[in-house]
Parts: sequence; structure tokens; C-alpha cells
Amino acid sequence: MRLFTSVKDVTSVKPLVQEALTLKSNPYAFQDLGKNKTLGVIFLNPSLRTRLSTQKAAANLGMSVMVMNIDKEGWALETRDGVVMDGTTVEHIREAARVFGQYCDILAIRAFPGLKNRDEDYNEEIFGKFIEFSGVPVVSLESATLHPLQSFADLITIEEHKKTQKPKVVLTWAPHVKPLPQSVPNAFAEWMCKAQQEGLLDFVITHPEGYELAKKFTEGATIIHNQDEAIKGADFIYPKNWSGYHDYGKILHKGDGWMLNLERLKITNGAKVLHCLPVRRDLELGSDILDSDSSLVIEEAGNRVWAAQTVLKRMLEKL
Ligand code: AN0
Ligand code: CP
Repeated sequence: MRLFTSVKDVTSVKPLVQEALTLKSNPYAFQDLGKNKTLGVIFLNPSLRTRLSTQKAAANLGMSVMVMNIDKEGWALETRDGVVMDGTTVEHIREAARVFGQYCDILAIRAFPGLKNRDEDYNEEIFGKFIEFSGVPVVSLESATLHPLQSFADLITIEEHKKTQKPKVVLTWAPHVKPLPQSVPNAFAEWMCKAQQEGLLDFVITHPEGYELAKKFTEGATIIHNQDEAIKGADFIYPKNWSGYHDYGKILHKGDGWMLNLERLKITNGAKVLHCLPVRRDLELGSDILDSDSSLVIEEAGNRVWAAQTVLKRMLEKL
């Protein structure tokens, strides 16, 4: 594996999840694989889980890790081509990416969308340039449109906690006060559609009208606008806010009635609730759920290590 930016970089999710669970049961089995290899971790945005789980995964494989918060600690980065750099930017991504490639064997990058210009965000220019110019394998730690390590960890969590052969998994839009990226729901939809294709689960998406995600990520999902109808009989529910894709980056709905609490879960099949975190309590998701056995959010965050470790292991094996 040389690239991990989407489920499209994975042939089949079933063996990938099995490999992650094997690593979880024996974390230090490949401690020599990363010897004398360096992982560069580049953040253009904040992070708790992604930062720590990726470092831990690399350490479990014997790699050394360099973390750079390039938005705060680096020279102001120019990402556009063809501009005279007579403003505030100091270093072009064309040089910066090449320089990272001199020091690192694998790069992992987080670069959120601006949520202003959809074409710019959905072209994934920053990722494209890091991939093109660094010359080393690249792992997405959340791009403008996808968060694949999160979805991989979500699928590991579903596999571990499922009580039926083919659980019903529901992605539901949740309220928020700020416009958030579509990366988490896009990636979750992409991964669950693939898992559905492989016969692992049934996948439903529910959101208020207007919050339709890009079709290329939701192909194969059942989309229902009535949340109660969607979550009825669900085994797993994934509440997550996102801003408009069609009315790009906009908040289109105040969210009344869309936040889940324990009472609302009564019509489910004892559903377990997932969330990528960070979550705003009693705005996006009821604190009664977060403080109950229905919540799997902490186990899910823990599984980020095994998702990252599986991807890094596959990349190290191909270096
Ligand atoms: C980000 C998002 O929704 O994409 C990161 C989630 C992992 N969340 C926030 O900005 C709150
Ligand atoms: N879920 C997730 O990616 O969390 P962080 O933004 O804290 O890394």
C-alpha cells in the first residue's frame, strides 16, 4: 500500500478489519518492521485522537515519529500555483513537500476544507501536492473530503460489537452551531457502502432535506429523511453533524428534533452509538447516551490505534 486516502485504496475491507483485530490482540508482533524508518505527521488543524493514536501505532511498529503543526510552527505555506509570493506566505508547498520527503519514509497529513469553495475543497489540492511532490507513501489523517482512518476504526468497532450476522448501521445528521466538514460522513458512507457490498451489514443514511452528501460516496446506501423510520430496529447509530454539500458549507437546519437521547433509542434494536469525537454534549448528542452503556465512543477512539497500525504496517511492508 502506498496511499491511504479513501476506501478505494483498499481492495477488501473484510481482511483489513481482521488484520487490525489480529494486531490488537498482539500489538508488538511487528516491532522490527519500522526499525530505522521515520513517520512524518503533519497537522494543518487541531487534533487529539488522530495525533496520539497515529504516534502510538508507529511506536508499536518500531518507527520513529516527527510531528509538525505546520500551520503554527512552519513558515506560512503557499499552496496555490502560479502566484507571485509577495504577500504573507513564505514557503511553497512544492518545496516543503519535497523537503518532508527527504526526512520521512511515510507522511501522514491532516488538512481540513475551507468550506468556501467546493471545487477547490473537493479537488483535494493540498493532498494531491503532498502526494505528488513528497515522493513517499501518504496517509490521510482527514482531508478536505474524507477521514478514512476514522471510518476504518468505526468498522473495527462495529465488527467487535455486532450481535447479529448483518447489523443495521445508520448514519444520522445531528445538530451543531458551526458549519462542519463533510469528511467524516463522506468517509463513513464510503466505508459502510463497501462493507455492505461485502455482505457485512445493511447501511441507512438519514438527514433533513438539503443535507444530501456527494452521490459518489453514498452509492448503495438507503437514504431516508424521517429519522425515526431510519433508526427503527438499528443495531448501530452514527450521529454526526455536517454542513451543506449542495448549498456548500452552509447551516440549513436549526436541528430541532434531530439530537438523539436514550428515550429516542427505544425504537432501535438496543442500538450502540458511535461518534468520531470531539462531540458537543446535549447539542449533537444527548449526554445520557454518552454516559450510558449504549455509547461506544471511547472504545471507538481506542480502535484508532489499530486502524493506523494496520495501514502503516501495510505501507512498511511495501517500502
Ligand atoms: C471535525 C469534523 O467534523 O470534520 C473533526 C472530526 C474528527 N470536527 C470538528 O471540527 C468539531
Ligand atoms: N476523531 C478524530 O479524528 O479526532 P481528532 O480530531 O481529535 O483527531
